[in-house]
Amino acid sequence: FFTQLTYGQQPSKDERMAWWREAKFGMFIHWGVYAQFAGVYRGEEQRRGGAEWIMNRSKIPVAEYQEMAKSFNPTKYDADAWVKMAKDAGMKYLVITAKHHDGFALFNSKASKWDITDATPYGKDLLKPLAVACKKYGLKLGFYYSQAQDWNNPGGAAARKVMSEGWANPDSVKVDAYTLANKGHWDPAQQTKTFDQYIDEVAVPQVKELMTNYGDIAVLWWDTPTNMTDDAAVKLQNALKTQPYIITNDRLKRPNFPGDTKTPEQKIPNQSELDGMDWETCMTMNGTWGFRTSDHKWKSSETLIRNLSDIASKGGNYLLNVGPKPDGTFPEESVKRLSDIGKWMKVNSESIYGTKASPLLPLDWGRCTKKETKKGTILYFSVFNWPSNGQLIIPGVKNKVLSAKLLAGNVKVKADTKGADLLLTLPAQAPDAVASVIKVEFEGEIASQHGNQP
Ligand code: H79
Repeated sequence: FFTQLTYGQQPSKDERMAWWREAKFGMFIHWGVYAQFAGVYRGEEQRRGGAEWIMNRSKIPVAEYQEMAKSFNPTKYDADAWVKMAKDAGMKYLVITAKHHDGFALFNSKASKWDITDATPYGKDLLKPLAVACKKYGLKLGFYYSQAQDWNNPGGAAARKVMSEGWANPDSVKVDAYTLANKGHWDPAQQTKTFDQYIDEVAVPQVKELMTNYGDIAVLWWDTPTNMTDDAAVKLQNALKTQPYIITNDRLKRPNFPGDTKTPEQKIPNQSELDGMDWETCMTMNGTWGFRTSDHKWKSSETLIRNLSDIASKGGNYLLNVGPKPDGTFPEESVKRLSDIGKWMKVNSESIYGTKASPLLPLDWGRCTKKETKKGTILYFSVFNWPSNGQLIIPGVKNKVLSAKLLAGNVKVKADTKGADLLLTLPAQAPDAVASVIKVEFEGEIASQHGNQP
């Protein structure tokens, strides 16, 4: 239906954001040649940073890094299985690294030979089957694109210098210095020399490829806002115009390109940090975005489920990462967590999808989300710490209760007014030790307890 839009009929931000605000939960996927290294270069563990940073952190010469692509052959890649896992976990969209900072394109690109079709034995576009599977399962598809860093191109590598060596003034960065350090590793006919050339000859054409060859694209997830001119940012933004419904994040270029969504990384904001902007917390399940063998810092399923509930209670989205292995499969730890989240969502997703932030002050026993209905207001109480005496106090809510029940088993819950508060009388045992959700329907609006804040 995009093609039916005639010139001048751009959808409004609210129209574009409608599905995203309902969705609440998506999958981030970080995949590329770095998965082959899995955090180790010449027998040495990478220091600092996610495994997708290994080229930079371990100072791997471009030629050597490119050599690794010759054994990148993910024969077990099954896009259908990936998307089904995301869907079964309750995720509504998926954002994959079409190109990360190492410059490697997971898709068939005419703008660079440093792509899946030219540089690997696998030789097939990885994003095409993903687009097909997303369509089949009804998930929205988004692309992550590293626009300002491309360590494979001298033109795009300038930003790498800025990032890794803390050079104060980007204008003083001479690509030559980097080129010299890697002498002989670039094919001058293949690669760009300046940042502007890189933008014109690689980044803009690649973004256009992504916007035209894979059907409807829901999100362009820029990363990171480094070393860009406003002119370059405008060129990149214009490359999106064939997808009028696309949503972009705030990482194209600061401060003049705020995009649609804020992107706290690896953290969940406090109530006081929220300013009414749409936001999405992106987070790893362990300590790295790209696959790393030695990373065992896995968050528990309990933590991830409670994070989702916490984020929804503050009005945000959760973009939870998987770093697939070089063979194309998800780490078993990720599969297990997705399945655990899916089981919880099967019972409790109503407390997540389409909800708004809690109108209440923080609750020490759990979280709250809100839905407005014709009859009044629904609050979902996600109880992390079940009261041992069965008495749950909701402070400061005096509205008349129309109904109250546990989502698990539809068990009715007694609700009484107690002074200025609401008292829920619960069964002795929590139906779910991670988070049990009570749905309470109220008459009228629930007054915000946040003062003048939204
Ligand atoms: O794709 C993931 C990261 O690779 C990317 N964003 C998420 C979604 C990202 N790129 N840059 N940053 C995050 C911030 C970079 C911080 C740095 Fe460092 C501090 C770069 C150099 C010092 C972290 C620590 C990365 C390498 C060492």
